[in-house]
Amino acid sequence: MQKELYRVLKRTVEESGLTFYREPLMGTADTGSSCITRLNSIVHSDHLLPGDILPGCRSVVAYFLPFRENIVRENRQGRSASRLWAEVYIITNRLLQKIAEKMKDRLAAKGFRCAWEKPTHNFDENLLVSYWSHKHLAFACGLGRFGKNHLLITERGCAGRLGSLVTDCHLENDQHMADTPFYSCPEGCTYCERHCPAGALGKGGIDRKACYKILLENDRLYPDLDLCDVCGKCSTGPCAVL
Ligand code: B12
Ligand code: SF4
Ligand code: SF4
Repeated sequence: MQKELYRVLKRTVEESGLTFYREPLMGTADTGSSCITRLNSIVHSDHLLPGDILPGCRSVVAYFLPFRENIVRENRQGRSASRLWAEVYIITNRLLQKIAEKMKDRLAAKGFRCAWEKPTHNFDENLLVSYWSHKHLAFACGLGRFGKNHLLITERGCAGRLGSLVTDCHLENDQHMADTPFYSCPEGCTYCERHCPAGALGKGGIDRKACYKILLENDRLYPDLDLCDVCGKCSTGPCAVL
């Protein structure tokens, strides 16, 4: 079933006709694995467990759409997010929804159920914390490790977007990287800290409010686009495209 779901992922991206992405990544995890059962203690006390969105579910599927280098290169310039970065954010959020729908159809054809959370805008606007962390679920599915920029750095880099879903189909555990706690940034690299227009990184955490302020500034820059709370300067460094 893993292979079938991966084919659905690849085909949905191909059929979209969009040329923003490199080859997508997908990983799976058993909902019984410790990285998942302890979600609400490791990540956040309000974090949902997979069974909260799909009672009886057995597995998590996470996927990553890595951006092409040109999207990253354009966003490297200046203090503001590039228009292309903003557009790709909106389009990719829609595509991730589509991927989940297609996977749902494939699973349903085999008699399985599934449920998912949208790619973003499912967070508390004051705390800037969500009850569903695609990053953590992708980590549990072995898709990557965390960088100093607080993003999940996959084998194809961190510039891209993540989605995840849960299903009652049993899928084998892919969490080969889950035991390695942190991505090791190259010795001495401080690119993300230095390029953050908000100064939000580097003090042992992330200043979410300072970051969000920049994201909303960028949204105001492109009034003709749908909500595009973006920046992403911290995902234009050496770990952006691998
Ligand atoms: C709220 C939110 C924000 C907030 C807060 C960001 C933050 N870093 O906390 C704001 C609005 C500021 C923001 C900004 C951005 N965001 Co945002 N955001 C989210 C959202 C909606 C929820 C994240 C969340 O609150 N999760 C719950 C908290 C408690 O967990 P967490 O932060 O995800 O991760 C925790 C664990 O994984 C753990 N952890 C960290 N390291 C390790 C290591 C080990 C070993 C373990 C066990 C755990 C662990 O620590 C974290 C905190 O507890 C997600 C989408 C989603 N629903 O998942 C996107 C998401 C995280 N954002 C994303 C992106 C790309 C961005 C921006 C670049 C904006 C842009 N698109 O241009 C910036 C980057 C800021 C940054 N450097 O982190 C991507 C990340 C992709 C990636 N490669 O990681 C996501 C996943 C959206 C998506 N669908 O792809 N974001
Ligand atoms: S820019 Fe450098 S320090 Fe920051 S996350 Fe990437 S590799 Fe690590
Ligand atoms: S998205 Fe921009 S403001 Fe937020 S942490 Fe990254 S570089 Fe800083």
